[in-house]
Amino acid sequence: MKTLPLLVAMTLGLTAVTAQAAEHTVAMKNTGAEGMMVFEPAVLNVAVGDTVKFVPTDMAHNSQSVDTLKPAGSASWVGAINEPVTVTIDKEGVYVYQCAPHAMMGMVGVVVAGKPVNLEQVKADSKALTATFMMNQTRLDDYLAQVK
Ligand SMILES: [Cu+2]
Repeated sequence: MKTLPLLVAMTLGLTAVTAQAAEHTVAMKNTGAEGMMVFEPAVLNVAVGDTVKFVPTDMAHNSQSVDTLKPAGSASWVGAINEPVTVTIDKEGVYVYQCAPHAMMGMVGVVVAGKPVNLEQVKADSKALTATFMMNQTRLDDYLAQVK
């Protein structure tokens, strides 16, 4: 007799979570408003539990997490070249990701889930990645400066 209210409560809870989770789309482009080899939008704010779909708008791109620049214990992702990849953002904080073929061209992006609890750590640790950029050298710094 006591299990029914519990079941109803669980079902309602599940429905609430499902209703809140949003899917966001990021395009992978050769040329965008912010220059060559870009993700758009490059800085994306989401809620924990949302999904982000990376779409190969132009050829020869992928999206993969930079594992030194994301919340501790969060899931990594590696999308295949020319394939869309959908990622569920599972932990609060700042995630930096890159396109592997164009990482040296500064093709990076930022996802912020909830509050940017690890922002200072990511800023400090991003210098190693930024040092490898042959162009768009200030891009990641610029993106991280937009994170609030
Ligand atoms: Cu690319």
